[in-house]
Amino acid sequence: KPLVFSGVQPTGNLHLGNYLGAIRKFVALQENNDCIYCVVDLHSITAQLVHDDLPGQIRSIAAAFVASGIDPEKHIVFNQSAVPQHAELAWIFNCVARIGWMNRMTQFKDKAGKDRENASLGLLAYPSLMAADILVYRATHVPVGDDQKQHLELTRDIAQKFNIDFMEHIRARGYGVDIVVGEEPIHAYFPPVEPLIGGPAPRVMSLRDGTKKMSKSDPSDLSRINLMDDPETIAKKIRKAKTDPDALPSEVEGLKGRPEAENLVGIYAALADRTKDAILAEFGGQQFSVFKPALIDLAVDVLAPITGEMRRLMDDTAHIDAILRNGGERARARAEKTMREVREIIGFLQ
Ligand code: AQP
Repeated sequence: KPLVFSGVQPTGNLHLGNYLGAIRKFVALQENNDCIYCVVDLHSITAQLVHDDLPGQIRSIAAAFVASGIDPEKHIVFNQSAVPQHAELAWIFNCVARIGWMNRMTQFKDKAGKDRENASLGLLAYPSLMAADILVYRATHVPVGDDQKQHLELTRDIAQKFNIDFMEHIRARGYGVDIVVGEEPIHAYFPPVEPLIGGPAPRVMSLRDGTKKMSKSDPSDLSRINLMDDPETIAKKIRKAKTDPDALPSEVEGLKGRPEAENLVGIYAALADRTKDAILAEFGGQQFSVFKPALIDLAVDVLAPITGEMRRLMDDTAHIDAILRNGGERARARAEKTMREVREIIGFLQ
């Protein structure tokens, strides 16, 4: 079975972008894949070092995974810091990756802002740790939102450089397989990673500005729908969502240049598991005064059961902690197998 890996940071409230871009895909992938889903707590200290309630944040992401339908017995749910092999491989990847590669990352530029010299070294090295998260399991498929595409390309570059630089060692130790990457045949230890990004809302945008992504760190709570919002709050946020004065078009082409309309139609389509074309065939020619109430009903129908289950799970911290502990043990065993081989390939004595 293909191996799927993905992670979510325990930084603030999960929102609809995290759900549609990531968690919902995690759920769907369980049937035909072997899945590892991680609360990436080591990543959460890159932009902000000190958190008021990191244990609570970690538990809330794990609760969201389980409440959304992830089965932690058939698959693995754990927190990153419980498996130190992630950080060990990230160090090795820091020595594989080039500083120029990291400097080009748009997420680093966005999050570091103007005062780049004062950003943490961890924020710059973030994509190295992300590559290690995936490759320490030699996972091949990674469901993420569109904002993570560049990081996954970098993951492929890191794997490729490791494979090429250590090719003779990999062969000599009897590891790896012959593959073709692009045009080039190589003997690879780490597989090329495939991002799983598609769907009608690969990047959910802010409800206040259709050109900015919906984000946990946006100061306006009206810009996002949080998974913990109650139905009245969801309704208020959708009613207040920015739109334009025109009716909805009957074809996707007509959404060009209308980012807010495109975003709301994409959200509807993703929540309904239909295409944008199908949604516009139904609502084309209608005003937002008709579309928004339908979107409110749908969003509440999909999210309310998850919110309820999340609240229930978060009251039972012993249960969540047991899930994470058990997942951590299983993840550690797999990650250590890779690290033994990687240490041997590099030439570290162990
Ligand atoms: N707006 C979005 N649309 C689609 N997917 C999204 N994701 C995040 N925002 C959107 C996806 O959610 C997963 C987990 O994200 P994360 O918690 O690791 O980090 P993030 O991207 O930093 O989340 P935020 O909300 O955007 O936080 P801030 O404000 O701190 O930057 C990932 O798969 C991501 O693609």
